Amino acid sequence: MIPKKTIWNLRKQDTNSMLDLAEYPLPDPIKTLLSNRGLTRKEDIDKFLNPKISDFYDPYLLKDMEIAVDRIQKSIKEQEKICIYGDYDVDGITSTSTLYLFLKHEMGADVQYYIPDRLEEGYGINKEALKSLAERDIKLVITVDTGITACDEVIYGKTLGLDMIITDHHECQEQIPDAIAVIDPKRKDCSYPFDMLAGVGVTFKLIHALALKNSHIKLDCIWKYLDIVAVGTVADIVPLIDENRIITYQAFRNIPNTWNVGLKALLKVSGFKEDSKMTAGFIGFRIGPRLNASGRMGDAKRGVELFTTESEETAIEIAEDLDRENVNRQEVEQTIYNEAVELIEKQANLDEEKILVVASHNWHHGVIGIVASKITERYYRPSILLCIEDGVATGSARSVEGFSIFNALQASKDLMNKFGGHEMAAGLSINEDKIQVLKEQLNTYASGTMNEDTLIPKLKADMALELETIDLNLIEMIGQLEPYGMGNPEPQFMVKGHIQDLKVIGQNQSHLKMNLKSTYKTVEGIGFNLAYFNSYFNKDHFIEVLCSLSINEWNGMKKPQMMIKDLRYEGIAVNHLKEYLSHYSKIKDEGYNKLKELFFTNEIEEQLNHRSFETFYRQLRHFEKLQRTYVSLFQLIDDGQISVIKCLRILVMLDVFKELEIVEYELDLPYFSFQLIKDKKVKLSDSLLFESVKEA
Ligand SMILES: [Mn+2]
Repeated sequence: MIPKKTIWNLRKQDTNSMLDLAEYPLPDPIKTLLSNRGLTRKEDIDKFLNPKISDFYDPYLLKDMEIAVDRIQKSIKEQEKICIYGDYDVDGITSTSTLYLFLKHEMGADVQYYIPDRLEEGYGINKEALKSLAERDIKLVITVDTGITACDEVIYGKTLGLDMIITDHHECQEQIPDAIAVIDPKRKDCSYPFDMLAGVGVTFKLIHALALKNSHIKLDCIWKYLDIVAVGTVADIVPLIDENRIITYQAFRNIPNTWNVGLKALLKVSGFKEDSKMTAGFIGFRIGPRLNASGRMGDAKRGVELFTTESEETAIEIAEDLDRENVNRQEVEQTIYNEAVELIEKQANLDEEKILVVASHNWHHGVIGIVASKITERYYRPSILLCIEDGVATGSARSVEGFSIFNALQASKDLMNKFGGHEMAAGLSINEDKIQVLKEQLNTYASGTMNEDTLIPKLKADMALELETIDLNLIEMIGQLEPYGMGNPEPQFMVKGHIQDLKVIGQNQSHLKMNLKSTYKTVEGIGFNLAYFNSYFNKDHFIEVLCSLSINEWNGMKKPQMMIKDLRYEGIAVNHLKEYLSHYSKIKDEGYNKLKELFFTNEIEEQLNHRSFETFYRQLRHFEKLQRTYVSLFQLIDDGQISVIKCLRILVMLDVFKELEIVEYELDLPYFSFQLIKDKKVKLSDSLLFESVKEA
C-alpha cells in the first residue's frame, strides 16, 4: 500500500475571541479547543464543562406544551384510551418507549402504541392506521418523532373522532397541522432556545412538562429515562451540544448500570464491557444498528417491546433476536459491498470517473444506502448504487465534503423518475435504460465543477501541539470535553517529532507503534491499520502526526498516548525540498555546467562516483524485489541525517539512469515511483549528466 494522499486542515484560531478567555484559569490548549467549539464566555464554558440537569430549559417554553399537557391529563382523568404513534427508526423507537413507560408507570394512563411498518406503510402517519386506531376506541393520538407535515391526516383523524397531539423535531412546512397541540422546536412561532433536539428529546420535554404539572409525581422519576433518550439522541445524529450534551453527559454515566432491563440486554449482546465508558460511537455503531434491524425486518415493535418489558428473560430473548437480525443485515451488506467493489474494479476507470455509478439486479433495496457510504469511503468519491427491478432502478447516492450530489442530480433531473435528498446523500429512481446516460452526464458535470482537491480526503486538526506539552494532566482536562460526537468531535492535534522504536504490531501485523521524540520528551503513539507506513519511514526521521490523545493504562501505570490517524514527513522539510527541486530543474535547463557549480558549492560530503551509482542501483533492485516501487527519497538516506542536498544527489542519480534508459521514474515529493528497465548494459560515461557531475 502506498501512503494515501490526504489534506490536513489546521483550524484557524480566532485570536480575538481568545482574548475573552485571558483571565480564565485553564491551560492554553484547552482554551483553544473551547474557542474552536464557539465557547468563549465564562458562563458558556462553565455550562459546557459541567452539564447539569438543572440547566435543562423550562419545557413550557415550547409552544403548545400547556395545551398538550392539559389534554393528556384530561384523557387520564377520564380513562380515555391513548395511543402513541411512533416511527420505526431508533429515534422513533426510543421516543415511543419513553412516553409509553412514563404515561403507564408514572401516570397510570390507559396507553398503547402504534409503529408503522417500514416496508408496508413507510414513513409518517397514514390514514389506514388512524382508521384502525379509531376502531380500537382510541380517543387521543400523540405522535412522537413524526407528524409535522401530516395536515391531511390530522383532518381525517378528526372525522374519525380522534384528537391528536403532534410532537416532532423535523422541519416544518408552510402549513402546521390543525391538531390539538403541535410541539416542534423548529416551528417558526416557537421561541424555545434550542431547536436541535432529536424526536426523543422533544418527547422528553413532554414528560418533563407532565411531571412538573403533577404534584403526585416526584420530578426525580423522569431523569432515569435519559438512558433511553440518549440512545435516540445519538442515533439520530443531532449535535451533542446544549441540551443534547446534558442528556448524553448524564446518561452515559448511568447507562453502564442502567435500570432498564431492555437496554441492559442490548448492551450485553452488543458486547459492552461493564467497566468501560459509554460513548456516542458505541451507540452509533453497535446499539443503533441492532435497534434498526427490527425496523428493517419490518417489525419495529420489537424495539419498543425490548425497552418496555420488565422481564429480563423477554429482554434477552428480544435482544438476541435483534442481534441475529443484525448479523443477517451485515452479511447481506457485505455481499452487496463485495459485488459493488468487483463491478467497480472491472468497469470503472478510476482516473476518469469522478462519480461511481453501479447497478445490479441482485441487490436488496434496504441496505444499499449503507453500502454506498462504504463505497464512497473506500474510493473517496461520490457514489450511486442502484438496484434494478422490472426495468426500474432505485438507488442511493452518497457524496464527499465539498460536492453536492443533490445539485449534480438536479442538473440531470430530466433523466430520472424522481429524486430527492441533500448535499451529502440522496435517493433516486430511474429507468434502467437511462442509467448509462445518467452516469455520463454526472461525470461531465463533475469534471466541470469539482476542484482539484475535492477527491482528496481531508483531515481536521484543532491545533498544533508541542510534544513537550503532552502530559497526563492535559489529557485528563481534554477529557472534560466528552462526550464527543456530532457537533463536538474529539479534539485532533498535529504533533512533530523524531521517530523512535518504529514497529508493526497486532495479530495481523496491521498496526503501527512508535515513539515520537523531541529534545526533552518522548511520547508513545499507536496508529491502527497504519502498518504500511512502516515501509516509508525510518528511525530518526522527523515527522508530523495527526492524532487524538488518550491515556494508556497498563499494569497500573498511566502514560500519555497519541492515537495516530495519519503521518507524514514534516511539512517544512518537504516544502524546502520542493523549492530546491524547482531550482535544480531550472539549472538543468540552463545546461549541466551550472549543476556542477551547485554541487561543488554545497560541499557534499560524499561525491558522486561509479560506486555511488552502483550502490544506488542495487538499492532500487532490492526495493523492486520487495515489490516496493514507491519509495520516499528520505528513506534512501542511510544515515537518517536528511538534508536537501542528499535528496538532490538521489535525484541526479535517477536522472542519469533515466538518460541511460535503464530507469523510469515519477516524482511525487517526497516520494517517487520507479520502474527498472531490464536487460540493458550501459556505461555511465555515456551519460552527459554523469560526466558533468562526477567527482573531479
Ligand atoms: Mn428523528
